[in-house]
Amino acid sequence: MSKVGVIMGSKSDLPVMQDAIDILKGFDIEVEVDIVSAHRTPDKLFDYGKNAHSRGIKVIIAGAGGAAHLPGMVASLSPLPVIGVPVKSSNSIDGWDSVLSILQMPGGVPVATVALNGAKNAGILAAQILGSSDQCILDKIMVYKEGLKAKVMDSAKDL
Ligand code: RP5
Repeated sequence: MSKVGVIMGSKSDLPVMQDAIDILKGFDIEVEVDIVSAHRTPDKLFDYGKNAHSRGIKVIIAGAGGAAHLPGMVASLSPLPVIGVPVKSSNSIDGWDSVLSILQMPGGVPVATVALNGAKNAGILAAQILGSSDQCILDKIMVYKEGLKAKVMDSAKDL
């Protein structure tokens, strides 16, 4: 079974990153969650980036705040697609530091960056990546999208 790896720089990122975990579990996708700090556990980061693909992980979602090196560093070490979640953490200057350090990767090492605190979209994007080669996941994404549409149509009825 395909797995998504969700990592974050600190446990303090979990309230944001939980949205990715929840939406993936809603699609019945297996999630492996860990805390890996680029600054405080560089050896663990190295080990994670080098070995995630051999554990069956197909996509990595990495969230961090402030000077957020985790997504870019894991992307430099892993052959897997990496989705970056900028987190508006307590040490962040309004979130911009985290957004820019995750978004502005140099050519050659992509990190697909979602919105500030946009972990839910990171989870959906990871599911869509898996769904491009897994019909069962693709079907669930189509149902999810129908649900989004139905919600808007229903809300328009109440006007
Ligand atoms: C980053 O620093 C983490 O990703 C977190 O967003 C931020 C603050 O970490 P803590 O001081 O709460 O552990 O590395």
